Amino acid sequence: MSMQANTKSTLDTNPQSTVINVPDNQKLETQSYYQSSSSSSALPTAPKNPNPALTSAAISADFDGDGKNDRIWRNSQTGEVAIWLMNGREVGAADVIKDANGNNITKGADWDLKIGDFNGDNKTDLLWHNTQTGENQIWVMDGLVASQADLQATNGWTPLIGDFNGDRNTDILWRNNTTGENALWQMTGTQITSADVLQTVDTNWAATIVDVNGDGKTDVFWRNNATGENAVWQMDGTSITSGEFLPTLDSNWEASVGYFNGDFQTDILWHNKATGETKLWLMNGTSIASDTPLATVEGSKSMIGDFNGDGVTDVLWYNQQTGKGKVWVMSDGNVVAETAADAPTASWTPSLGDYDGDGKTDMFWRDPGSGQNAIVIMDGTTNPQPSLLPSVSGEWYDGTLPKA
Ligand SMILES: [Ca+2]
Ligand SMILES: [Ca+2]
Ligand SMILES: [Ca+2]
Ligand SMILES: [Ca+2]
Repeated sequence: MSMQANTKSTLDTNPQSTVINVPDNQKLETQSYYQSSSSSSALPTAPKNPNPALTSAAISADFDGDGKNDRIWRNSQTGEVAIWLMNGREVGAADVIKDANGNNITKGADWDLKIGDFNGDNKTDLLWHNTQTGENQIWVMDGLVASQADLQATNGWTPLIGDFNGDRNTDILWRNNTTGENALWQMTGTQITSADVLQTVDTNWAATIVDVNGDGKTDVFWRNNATGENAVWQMDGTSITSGEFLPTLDSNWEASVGYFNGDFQTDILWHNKATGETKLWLMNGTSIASDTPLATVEGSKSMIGDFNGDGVTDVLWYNQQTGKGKVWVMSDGNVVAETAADAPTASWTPSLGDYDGDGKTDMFWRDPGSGQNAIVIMDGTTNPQPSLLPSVSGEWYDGTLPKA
């Protein structure tokens, strides 16, 4: 299998075929980071991050299993799907995804994409669900090459990814958005080993897959977007071993989940989108161990990562209107450091991953208008200058996000 970049590809890292011509005065002033980066190709020696939510290939894309998060792109015009295998400040290899025979394979806009790791080999795989026809397909990935497997169709159902029996093979929780029915496929590779109907939960409730008690088996956090009620199902395979309500918070409050004191019991960070108030529920399984207000953050969305690599979840707050961002480094449920993380202009959008594999979350920035991309390799609260990556034209969008 060749991992070489294909010089004909639109997403190739060859600047002649990919970089959109941008006047020099619009380029980031630190382009030298990108130009000089080829001299620093040594593998990182730092230990892997202990936070399983950040290092799992089922959750954070890593198509070649090298511990460095990768980027997936979809083309809204051609249906092509492409990958950048990342190597810190460089794109290590880049191409459109092909099958084992070297043929391009495509998926049009009707296909919703979710990532998982169906065969437990620590290489991210893709689950495709056609929102019009209900067709399903898995692409088991090895770097830039996919092996395709069709699953039975599920019309009217939406997939959620988890590992409910803890065997490190991704399973699929299906939610029917009309009837509120739920069903679980336990999977081994691309084989459906069991298909079970679970309790129905009315459609005002939205499901988030988390591992509440750190036993390696994912559970479900439920939030009712109409009433503000919250509840948790602890799961063991297809069994709901406990179902408990948590306190109600009105629907202005938005939840992010992470391990904010490092005990690998899922905690909940709340942000009130109307008032900017924040508060943190440190959880012990389904019990709230503490309920602590944190600083007010207005007009921003939260994204989670671990910027200093200690296994405790940190937060990036980003205001898409102003382009202003800030990082909260968390320890033991408190904000212990804060640093600015502003975009060059407000047209840039951040996403997070560990692109150099040092266990510390980095920032990937994209300006879809100009097609420019940049990366910031983070080390705790130091905020280095961004390094430019090759530009990618605007019909390509982040495959892990809905089309803008
Ligand atoms: Ca990788
Ligand atoms: Ca895999
Ligand atoms: Ca499983
Ligand atoms: Ca990193």
